[in-house]
Amino acid sequence: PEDCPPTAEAAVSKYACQRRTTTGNNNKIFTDAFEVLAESYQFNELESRCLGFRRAASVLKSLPCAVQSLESTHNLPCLGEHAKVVIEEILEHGLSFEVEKILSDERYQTLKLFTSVFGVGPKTAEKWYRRGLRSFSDILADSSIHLNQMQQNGFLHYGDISRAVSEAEARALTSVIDEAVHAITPDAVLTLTGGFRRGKEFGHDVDFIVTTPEPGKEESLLHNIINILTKQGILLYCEYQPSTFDMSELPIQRFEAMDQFAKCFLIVRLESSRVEEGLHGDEGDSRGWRAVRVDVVSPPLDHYAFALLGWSGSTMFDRDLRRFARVERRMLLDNHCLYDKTKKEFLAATTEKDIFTHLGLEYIEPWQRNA
Ligand code: DCP
Ligand code: MG
Repeated sequence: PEDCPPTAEAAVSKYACQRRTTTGNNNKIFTDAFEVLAESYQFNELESRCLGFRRAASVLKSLPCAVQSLESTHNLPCLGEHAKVVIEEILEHGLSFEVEKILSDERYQTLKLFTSVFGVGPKTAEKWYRRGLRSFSDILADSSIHLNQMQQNGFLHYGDISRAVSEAEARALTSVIDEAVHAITPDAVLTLTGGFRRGKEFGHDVDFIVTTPEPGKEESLLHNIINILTKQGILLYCEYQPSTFDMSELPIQRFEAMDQFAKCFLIVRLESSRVEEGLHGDEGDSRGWRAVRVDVVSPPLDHYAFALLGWSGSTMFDRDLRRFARVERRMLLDNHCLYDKTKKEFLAATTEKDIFTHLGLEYIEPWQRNA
């Protein structure tokens, strides 16, 4: 690939929501290294350094060509001195010694292993590490450790859910959920969201948004879906979170937190016979099924566009949409709504395009949001 001409780089925005980032990452060798550094900082609770490397990775992902010299990164935003040292090391040696050191570090390896379990976050992983636990068998053999339902199921289905979900599997699951939804209400709307909506070939789970034009029915819709999957005998695990959404709350109380719509975190049994190209990996195929992590969120129809934009990601794209809204437009954006602080009013939207228009941003297609 050609080296990036400096003139093109001058146009790169510091906001991910003003960049078009497809799944074709030309700078994987650098962004993989940055992501290791970011994760390591996260494990050490150095959040701003973590974010710095995530931003740096996001900028390189948007470039139309591979970085081949340090000079060509000159006009790029979000690349600090440290990131440049790493780039230089990789350009010269093909790898970063700092990153290699992290990858072979016992603490990093252990926290990475523990957080790969569904229901185990960095805090729990750290607690277990400090107790001297280093492997899954250490955890399962320690009688003083209480695993919650989610973690128990995380261990139970670990082999399956730690394996990537393919696009064919995501399509098969879409038809499974779609059949359930339409058995309940023919006018319900189901959308595949998350990484698969952005055109990713593989994901760690499958994300859906479902809603219905009948006001107030979206929550019972989710209950009904859960009941149908249970009757079919394919619901292996379900954590249901009821809606806590209240439009009368001041907008400021809602921003930053996770959204308040009714949602469920599931583990679903996917039959091989439903997947056109077979199951991803051979293990599942010989058994005839595999377990898949599925998330379903159910917002009321008038908040659907905001929820869709939030759940489509990427995380960095969303983060920068909110930051852009706040800093450049004096507006507050989250998964529920958009609030104009100057006009002191909520701005309605029925499509994602409406939201971009309110923000005065060019529309970015879902497959260009892999920031
Ligand atoms: N999201 C959210 N609120 C949550 C969980 C997720 O707004 N409680 C958003 C952030 C993500 C998107 O939804 O951009 C989907 O979350 P995932 O963790 O599934 O991320 P992806 O689908 O982008 O990646 P993967 O391929 O790993 O599933
Ligand atoms: Mg996902």
